[in-house]
Amino acid sequence: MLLRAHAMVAIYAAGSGHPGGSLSIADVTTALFLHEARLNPKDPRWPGRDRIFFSAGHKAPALYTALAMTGFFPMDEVLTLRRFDSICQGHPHSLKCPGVEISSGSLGQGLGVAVGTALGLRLEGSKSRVYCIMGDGEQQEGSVWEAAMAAGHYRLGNLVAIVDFNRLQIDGDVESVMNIRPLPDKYRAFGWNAVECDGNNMAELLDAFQAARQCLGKPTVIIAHTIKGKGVSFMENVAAWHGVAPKTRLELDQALADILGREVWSRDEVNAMLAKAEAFSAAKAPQVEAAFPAVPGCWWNDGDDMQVDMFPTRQGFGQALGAIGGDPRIVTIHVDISGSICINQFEKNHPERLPRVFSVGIAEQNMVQVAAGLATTGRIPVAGDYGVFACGRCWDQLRTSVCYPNLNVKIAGAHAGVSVGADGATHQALEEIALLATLPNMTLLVPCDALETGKMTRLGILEVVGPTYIRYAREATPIVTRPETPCVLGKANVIRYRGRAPKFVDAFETVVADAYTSEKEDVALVACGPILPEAMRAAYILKEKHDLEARVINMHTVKPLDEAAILAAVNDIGLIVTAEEHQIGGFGNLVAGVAARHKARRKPLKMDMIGIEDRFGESGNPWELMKVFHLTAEHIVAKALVLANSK
Ligand SMILES: Cc1ncc(C[n+]2csc(CCOP(=O)(O)OP(=O)(O)O)c2C)c(N)n1
Ligand SMILES: [Mg+2]
Repeated sequence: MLLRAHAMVAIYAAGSGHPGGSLSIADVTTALFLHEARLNPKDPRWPGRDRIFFSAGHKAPALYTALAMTGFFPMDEVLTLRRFDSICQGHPHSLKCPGVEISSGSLGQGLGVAVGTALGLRLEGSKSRVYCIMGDGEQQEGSVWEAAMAAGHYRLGNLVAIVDFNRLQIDGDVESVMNIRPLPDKYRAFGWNAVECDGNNMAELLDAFQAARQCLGKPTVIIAHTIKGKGVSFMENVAAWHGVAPKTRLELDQALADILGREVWSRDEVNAMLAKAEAFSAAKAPQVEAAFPAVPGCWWNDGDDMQVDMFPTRQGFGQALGAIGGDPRIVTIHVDISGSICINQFEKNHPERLPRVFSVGIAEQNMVQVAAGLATTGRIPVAGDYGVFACGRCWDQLRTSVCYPNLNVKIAGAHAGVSVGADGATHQALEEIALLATLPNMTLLVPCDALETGKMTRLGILEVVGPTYIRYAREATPIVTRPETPCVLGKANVIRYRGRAPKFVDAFETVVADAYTSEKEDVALVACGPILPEAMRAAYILKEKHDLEARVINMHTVKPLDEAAILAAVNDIGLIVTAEEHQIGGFGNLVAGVAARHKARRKPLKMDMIGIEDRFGESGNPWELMKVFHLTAEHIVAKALVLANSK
């Protein structure tokens, strides 16, 4: 079937994406876009159209392929999936992609939007119908049930929800992660008409849509029983194929042969498609490089002075958690991305710890509430998720149930920053520092590399008593500390470039800020998180290319902030550039606040900031995005030079 085959080539070309759910929903998508819904590809916003909401945004390849087959844009656009500046972002974005009704990617939000749209259309007397596609794991989100209650309450006969009931989510069987059965009965209890069908059978699907049309005065849910990975022999019913692309051309060819049978595309045809995807990125390269003030020979592992090891900070978290997990007070709470954020290293190789592991399903608000409850019993709950959801989705729970009663809850917030890459804006946490630093009692840790993440995981869990959030990234980032590098809670480190060394990390000397004596440097670079290595690289460039000395300050503890280290930089130097892989000012304004407020300030102060400049993230490869979003050492250098040269 063509939709599946196109989606598979696009995912392979992207090197990442979600084949399992895209394949299970393919028949529903075809039935909806090509048969059931009234759409106008020539006029995507035609007011008389039916509305199709993809609440399950990770199934985007099925949506994009269906839109292309319906005529919204050429199929070649789908081949650019997950690449920088593509209309086909890692998760659908309504402002970029024609035919996408709502941006999605944070599960559990689509049904509520569909309810509002159905209400609005009914108010206008419109005949348009509203469809909302969700996953079965997604049913674990409480917001789905708030929306379901509203749809039943308002008797929305113009609303149809479709649940892709493929029985799997990321961590395994839906039934064992967090049971949602009996699903039809649950919807019926909320005032819905519930229909079940084989969701990989076109005739049954069309009948189900027909049944929904005939049911007036009630919303209908179609529970579409499907097979995750449907159509590809080695992907069917295998949870591990949730979110990874075929790894080799052999795997892609096997997948295409399974899907297309004897109609299989020739090798040349597939090669031509893959070449189009590469050509798209090649055409964007000048735009990426134009955003970047390159300094030759100074990029990571490019030349003798730039040799670093790279390792993911999330692994640093997982390894440390595993190492301290023998402490019987520690319990962990899973929300269906246990492997991805490495929290499952707690029980990996330690089956005896399993009674201390609790899965709550895809339910971040409950994650925090349950953690708060566990803390009241003297446990040290460690919960974690992608930062966007771990912090944003449950911020009020963190505020009221954790920080206000000052409970000893630990939150791991993974996938911070645009360096998350291809998943795009919905998965790139860029706001947590601003959100969390305003919460009383919160300790906020933002370590700079995998080693420091390990140290701070230990300290944050075992030494801090009270709410603690540790922010870390997804991809491998440069290792710029050593096992013996100091790491003291609430005390920044001062890092100084001391001259070339075969390993980049050995070119620097690090001391706790308290113990540092000013060398009257030319500029202070204050950073937190994995952008700190960029600040160190900036210190190298400033010295080697401009003969300027930089004091790099590693502010690994963002709350409580080491005010003395900031003040020393103000008084000793008076010229500060902050750097954060975060919305600009979330961190920088904290530093600026300390600098500006303090009465003992002696010098006139010159300051500037590096960060995301008030926009959402994007899909792309991590380093490409660091350049496009002006987050590299070269950008730090450029700002420092402007300040240094200004009177
Ligand atoms: C609010 C939120 N939490 C977590 C995630 C990460 N995530 C993406 S897909 C997924 C599993 C979804 O399972 P299911 O709804 O069953 O989809 P399917 O199996 O059909 O892919 C999770 C947890 C997310 N996108 N949004
Ligand atoms: Mg599922």
